[in-house]
Amino acid sequence: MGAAGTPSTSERRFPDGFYWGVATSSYQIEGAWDEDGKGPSIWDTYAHDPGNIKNDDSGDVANDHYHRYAEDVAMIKDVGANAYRFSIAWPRIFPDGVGKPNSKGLDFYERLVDAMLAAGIEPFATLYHWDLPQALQDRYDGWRSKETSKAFADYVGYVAHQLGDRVKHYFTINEFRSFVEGGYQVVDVKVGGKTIQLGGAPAMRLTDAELKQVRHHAVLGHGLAVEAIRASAPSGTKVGFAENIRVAVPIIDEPEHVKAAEAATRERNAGFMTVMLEGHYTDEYLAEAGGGSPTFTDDELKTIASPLDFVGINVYRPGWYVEASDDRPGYREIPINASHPHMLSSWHVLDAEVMYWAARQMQSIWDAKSIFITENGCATSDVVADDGRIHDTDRVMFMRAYLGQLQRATSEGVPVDGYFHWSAQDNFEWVDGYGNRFGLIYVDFETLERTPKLSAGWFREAARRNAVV
Ligand code: GBH
Repeated sequence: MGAAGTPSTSERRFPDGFYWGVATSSYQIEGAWDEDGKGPSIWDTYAHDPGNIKNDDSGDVANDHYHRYAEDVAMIKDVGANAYRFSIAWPRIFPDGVGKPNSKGLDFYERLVDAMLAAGIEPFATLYHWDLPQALQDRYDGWRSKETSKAFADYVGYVAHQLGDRVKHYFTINEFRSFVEGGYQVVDVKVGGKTIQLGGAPAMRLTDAELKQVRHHAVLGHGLAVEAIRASAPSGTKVGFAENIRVAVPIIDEPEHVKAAEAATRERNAGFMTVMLEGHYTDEYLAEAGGGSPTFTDDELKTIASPLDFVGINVYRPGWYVEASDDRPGYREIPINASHPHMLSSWHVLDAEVMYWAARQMQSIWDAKSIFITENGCATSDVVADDGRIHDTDRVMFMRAYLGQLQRATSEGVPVDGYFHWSAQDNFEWVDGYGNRFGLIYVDFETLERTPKLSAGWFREAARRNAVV
């Protein structure tokens, strides 16, 4: 508002109809890991193996969202969100990965979706946020086999058929890159004389060539799932993916560097984003020294690139800085300086401009017509102050800066239709357990009491005004 209480001309508004959302995932908040007929997932197995997760935390209880979902939906409404991105746990629906569905598992998501709709919150369902049924790991080595891609499509078709009258937006798979690279090629790093294992479930150690085949099965699973949704959900149902694209940020905003950054982003996402949006692997990707080529057919490539209704990207940090180069391939990567500021997590290099370039490149490289920011957020060192409040000023700074860059993109005509903040509430963070707090809502993991943080108030006001505030 301007000084006189009228909207100021400099108000940084988003387009009408913009979705203001918050996001979570099943394993990270639900708990109830073996209730109502749910089968174990690879994350249950991984977390139950001592030493894998900090403090040997697990998602067994997590936020107990499975039982407290009604309170949680009310709080999502209260932070002003009009959309909620949640994920469905495959082993709740198919405890054995395939075969006979477990109706009690589906019932939970029906109750959850009904609560959202009653509160005026649009449900956006993610169908895979890494909690693969353990049975498919045991039977097929998970995504090493095409059988898992096919089983995924069967599960997705069933869910879309059952929920299709109420859930109109689906994301197939969350962060291909994270679960493939992190799960199938764990690496050991030495920290102060101790060896720690970096990665997550199912903690396999594949060669580069084997990894390429896993990537292929993951994007194939996505494509088959898109086809399954088209076949079994009502027409008008919309589907896309939610990928953590790695974004090359031009070091100077001038055409030659902007073009160089686009080339770098396209090449460095060849195994995921590029093949899903273009329907072929780049020559460079196939020729990579020592990496081998995935085995694939032309039909599979067609499936992988099934037309989508929107693209979803998780945006946290710049991938690289890039400048134009006269040498092949036409760009040069600039390493991120050791003193570059970061958020609480050391991986979380801070540069809000990545939000602008990520959205803009989806349009300039791939001509995307509808873009969702499926995740953006940060961990901060939140504590409850004496006055009972949580003063997460750094999260407010982070959101204002990143949303400011997103608004810059929409004001230039980049078609971004919504933003989901990661996360609705503090939750179980993969590998780090309950130490890393990403929520707009604080969770006391002793009592499971929820308290909105300062940032929740910022989000509510931004959503109400549909603008950066
Ligand atoms: C997302 O991952 C996940 O979708 C979500 O479940 C998670 O809770 C959230 O973000 C916060 O972590 O290779 O240097 O980047 C974000 C991307 C990718 C961040 C793997 C941590 C490991 C270190 N993650 N990354 S680095």
